[in-house]
Amino acid sequence: MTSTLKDFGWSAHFQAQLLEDELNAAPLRVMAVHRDALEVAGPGFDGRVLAFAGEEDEAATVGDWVLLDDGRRRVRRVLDRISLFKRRSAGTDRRVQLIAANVNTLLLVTSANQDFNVARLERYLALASEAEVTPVVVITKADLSDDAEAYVAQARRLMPGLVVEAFDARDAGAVARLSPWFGRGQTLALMGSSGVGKSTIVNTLAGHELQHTRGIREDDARGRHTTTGRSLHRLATGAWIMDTPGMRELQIVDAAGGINDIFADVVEFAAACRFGDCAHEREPGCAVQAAIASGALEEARLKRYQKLQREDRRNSESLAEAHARNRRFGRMAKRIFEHKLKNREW
Ligand SMILES: Nc1nc2c(ncn2[C@@H]2O[C@H](COP(=O)(O)OP(=O)(O)OP(=O)(O)O)[C@@H](O)[C@H]2O)c(=O)[nH]1
Ligand SMILES: [Mg+2]
Ligand SMILES: [Zn+2]
Repeated sequence: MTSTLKDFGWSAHFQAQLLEDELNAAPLRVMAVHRDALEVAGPGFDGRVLAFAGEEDEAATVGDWVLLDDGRRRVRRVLDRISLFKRRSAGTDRRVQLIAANVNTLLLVTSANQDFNVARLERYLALASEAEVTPVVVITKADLSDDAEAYVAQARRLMPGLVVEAFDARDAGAVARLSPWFGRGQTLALMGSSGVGKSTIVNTLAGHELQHTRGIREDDARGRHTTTGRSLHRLATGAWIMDTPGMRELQIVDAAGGINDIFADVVEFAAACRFGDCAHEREPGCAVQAAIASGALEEARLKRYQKLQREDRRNSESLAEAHARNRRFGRMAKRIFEHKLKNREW
């Protein structure tokens, strides 16, 4: 099967970014990121190259499109993305970590057991909304549960029109219900806790073991991650699927708009509060408290909204300062780049 750039997910959005002298540059897509190298692939090419040598926040992540330097050994430029998932890392340096780029559909995986958590689902849905990526909730281990349908109903209430599927992730016939999302050149990402069956879904879709999964005798409760890195895989349908390691903590960042999208009901009630800066506590004329009193809004949902908002503000404020600094750097780099381009210094 010969493949084209389009088969790898290329589109007019990327084509439009190529400069005149880059039209023959043979762009490549990032399949996996290692400490000192990137696995990349494109029509007729599959191999390892060195990462971009510049600023960290201009580095490529899985799913990115990159252009190589003349020797075709190192990334020269990462193309502007159609979507990006990122989080604030849990470590002490609290850097922003890029998770996945150029994803069309997010498969948000949870299980029909104690892993199912409304607050976590809302968190992922807010990220998807912020990235303008279509979310689909997948509930695995339906074969081990008596009330998978109750979980489905709970998930459906989280967002109007949200698609929710529940099945045994090892059952190819059931997993095929996701096929509308697996068109040629489409990119999907699997996210969810460790052990929910993300890699199992990849293997079921592929029809063989592409990704190692946790063995049945390996202890579920130990919280060990079976998948340790993110990687992109091509399916027979021509779609691309990204497996990711379970994330213990998903600190939300730069997602104020996405949070408001997912809590549109709360936002709407709040718009009717008497005071513009109402904290929805004991203020007179608080429409949010009135909605709680009338049973139109769950108090727990308001609390989850406020918690995400606080977290997002905390993580984004310090980031705004870093951004201002990087923008200054960026402008300088751009001037140098344009100067070099004009004078063809490479
Ligand atoms: N019975 C049943 N077992 C499942 C299902 N989905 C996954 N499993 C099992 O659950 C275990 C964990 O599955 P994995 O696919 O490794 O989970 P993962 O989400 O990739 O986990 P990490 O890589 O650690 O993030 C494996 O033993 C799977 O066989 C399901 O729908 N039903
Ligand atoms: Mg896995
Ligand atoms: Zn109020």
